[in-house]
Amino acid sequence: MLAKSSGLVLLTLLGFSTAKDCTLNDFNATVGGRLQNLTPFSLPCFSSYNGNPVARDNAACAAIQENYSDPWMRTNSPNGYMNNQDEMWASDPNDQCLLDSSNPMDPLAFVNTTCRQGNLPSHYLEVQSEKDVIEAFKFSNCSGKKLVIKNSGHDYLTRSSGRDTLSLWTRNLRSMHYSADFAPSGSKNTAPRYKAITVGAGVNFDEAYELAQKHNVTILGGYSSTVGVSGGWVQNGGHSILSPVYGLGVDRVLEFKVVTPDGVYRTANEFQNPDLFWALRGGGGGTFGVVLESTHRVEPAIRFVAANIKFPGNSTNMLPFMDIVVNNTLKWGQEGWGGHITGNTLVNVSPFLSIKQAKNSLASVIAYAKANGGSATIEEFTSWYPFYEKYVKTSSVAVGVTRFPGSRLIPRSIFKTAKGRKNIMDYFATIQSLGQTPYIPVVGPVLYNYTEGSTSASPAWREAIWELGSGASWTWNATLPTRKQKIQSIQNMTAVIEGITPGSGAYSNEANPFTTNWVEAWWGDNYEKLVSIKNKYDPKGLLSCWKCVGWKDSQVADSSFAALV
Ligand SMILES: Cc1cc2nc3c(=O)[nH]c(=O)nc-3n(C[C@H](O)[C@H](O)[C@H](O)COP(=O)(O)OP(=O)(O)OC[C@H]3O[C@@H](n4cnc5c(N)ncnc54)[C@H](O)[C@@H]3O)c2cc1C
Ligand SMILES: *[C@@H]1O[C@H](CO)[C@@H](O)[C@H](O)[C@H]1NC(C)=O
Ligand SMILES: *[C@@H]1O[C@H](CO)[C@@H](O)[C@H](O)[C@H]1NC(C)=O
Ligand SMILES: *[C@@H]1O[C@H](CO)[C@@H](O)[C@H](O)[C@H]1NC(C)=O
Ligand SMILES: *[C@@H]1O[C@H](CO)[C@@H](O)[C@H](O)[C@H]1NC(C)=O
Ligand SMILES: *[C@@H]1O[C@H](CO)[C@@H](O)[C@H](O)[C@H]1NC(C)=O
Ligand SMILES: *[C@@H]1O[C@H](CO)[C@@H](O)[C@H](O)[C@H]1NC(C)=O
Ligand SMILES: *[C@@H]1O[C@H](CO)[C@@H](O)[C@H](O)[C@H]1NC(C)=O
Ligand SMILES: *[C@@H]1O[C@H](CO)[C@@H](O)[C@H](O)[C@H]1NC(C)=O
Ligand SMILES: *[C@@H]1O[C@H](CO)[C@@H](O)[C@H](O)[C@H]1NC(C)=O
Ligand SMILES: CC(=O)N[C@H]1CO[C@H](CO)[C@@H](O)[C@@H]1O
Repeated sequence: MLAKSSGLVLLTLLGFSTAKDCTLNDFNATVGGRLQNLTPFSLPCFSSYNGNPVARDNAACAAIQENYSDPWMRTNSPNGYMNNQDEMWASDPNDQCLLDSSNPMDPLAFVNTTCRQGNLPSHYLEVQSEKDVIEAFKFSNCSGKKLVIKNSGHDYLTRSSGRDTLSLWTRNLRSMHYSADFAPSGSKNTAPRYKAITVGAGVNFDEAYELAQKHNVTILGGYSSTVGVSGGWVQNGGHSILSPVYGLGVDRVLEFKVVTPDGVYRTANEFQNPDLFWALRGGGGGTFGVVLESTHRVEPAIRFVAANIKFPGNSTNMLPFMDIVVNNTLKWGQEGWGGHITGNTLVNVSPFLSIKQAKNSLASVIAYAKANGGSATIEEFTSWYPFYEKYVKTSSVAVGVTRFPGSRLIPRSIFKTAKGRKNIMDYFATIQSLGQTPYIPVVGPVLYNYTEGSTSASPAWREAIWELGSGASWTWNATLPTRKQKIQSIQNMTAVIEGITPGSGAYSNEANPFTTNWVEAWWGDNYEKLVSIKNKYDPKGLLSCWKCVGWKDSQVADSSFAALV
């Protein structure tokens, strides 16, 4: 009783009303009994949950073990996240519910071990319409229960989970529509119309690419089947290997339908709520509202060349390959190339070159790969979908692991001076000495005709040609000291890459989550305006996530990472 009434006093002090309809049971009734407890993804494999005995579910466990590293089962589950850091309480190796990702059958993980909730939400609601979201904001407003939004569960920064939160699960909002003459609502009759695809908030790229193919058009999207179109991808920037020519996700989105935390269902586009539209174009997911639908400008079917170059890499032949890459980067940028490069692979596409021109353009790397026992394929595609099937689907990375990216946006200017090129080569040498290989998304929108000020993503994107960095990962059973050491190492590597790219920024979706100057790196001069828009639509901070607009560094203390940084 005492605890309960002091809770009420606290809530009142915090400005929350203590009206009726503020319990989880009341909320559950409001949404027709659809509120669910959220239990960990791997719980069926355990015989103990939060220290209490539970019945192991052998059949359900077998399915989880079989699909442990596959994104599809996770993305379709309210409790499924790609990266273990979203699930675990990272500061306490005992507060998690994980299998051994190197061998999900390993009994060491689940026998004699209790499954704990970690950083997972306590409850979830499958969002079916805007009404659910409006009710959830009302409930959050009066109860103080924090909300998170979980779409595909790909976030590397724990922004779609959170201890004790109520998760709004959007994956089943699967509407899709193609329009040959889309006009943003509120625009004049004479305003331009666009070929566009409108998707519900749960639609992922696999589904959107298939719809686009059906209508013989191209939607830009990620190098992943299961990343969502409308959530963290587009709201944080959204890159594609076609971005060098056609821009980022934020450049192509035409309209959002969104419930803001003040409980209003709004249309945000150039003509209606333009401040909110601007904020949603790069200011971050989980911050300004719950998007229910987004509309994206599409291109006709695009003809392009694709180059697939690779060789068996070893300690002596990768740096010379990178030297050729570095020396050609500006030229390749002008030729429309985008893709991914590692120490011994290059898979790039360009819509501007013929096969013959592509072979000339890449002659030096093709020759190098062949001389090192490798191969080169240059082929033409007449649309995105067959490329997607051949290259993207087959390169799906294993998930169900703890992995932190640590990328930085690398501006074109670096490649213009011998000093800049040497700095990048030295960075590669350092990475190699750590036993890592470089990973370079070539996705900077170098040829895109950007309208100054139209998006709120880091201005550094507009100078960027590459994303580059060095990440970190730890095993399912890593000890606290190991975790600390990994984070220290990613911090060190971030300092190095920041040192050679002063004034640039980072793509928060794939940046070091522990970036110290995150405000500057992720939003630069756009930050203050983003904060004022945040305060306008979410004055009580009902939506809050790790290093999202409005977040305070002091909140580290309440986070899963508290003991690690
Ligand atoms: C395997 C893998 C491949 C990737 N490939 C690419 C790539 O090619 N290009 C690229 O740019 N990025 C890529 N990413 C990064 C990806 O864009 C981010 O992880 C992004 O946050 C995923 O957004 P989501 O909505 O799918 O995921 P979630 O984890 O479900 O959500 C991420 C964030 O978006 C918010 N959010 C989700 N839905 C909504 C909504 N409806 N309204 C408001 N906020 C919402 C959440 O609150 C959270 O903050 C990749 C990530 C992984 C793990
Ligand atoms: C919500 O109500 C339904 C129907 O009464 C019930 O089955 C369900 O367990 C409730 N959810 C929670 C989290 O209590
Ligand atoms: C679990 O505990 C029992 C009893 O202490 C022991 O016999 C068994 O070997 C343990 N199993 C594992 C996988 O640790
Ligand atoms: C939140 O609660 C306040 C009272 O504390 C009320 O004035 C406001 O309208 C509520 N907002 C929503 C979205 O329910
Ligand atoms: C698809 O679009 C391309 C480019 O606009 C066009 O050349 C082609 O004929 C179209 N194909 C079909 C089947 O409509
Ligand atoms: C790349 O350019 C540097 C000068 O900046 C030169 O020293 C080096 O030999 C070049 N590398 C290749 C492979 O052409
Ligand atoms: C790396 O591979 C190249 C080409 O196959 C070979 O010449 C070289 O000796 C190898 N280096 C090492 C250290 O294995
Ligand atoms: C950008 O604009 C210029 C000048 O209008 C034009 O020549 C060029 O083709 C445009 N680039 C792209 C990628 O659309
Ligand atoms: C972690 O698990 C691996 C098996 O994946 C095991 O070999 C190792 O001993 C475990 N380490 C610790 C610290 O328990
Ligand atoms: C990080 O850098 C500091 C200072 O240079 C160094 O003392 C430390 O060993 C480094 N830690 C790791 C894990 O690389
Ligand atoms: C639920 C789920 O996604 N199950 C899949 C697990 O993996 C097997 C084999 O790949 C699939 O057949 C199941 O559909």
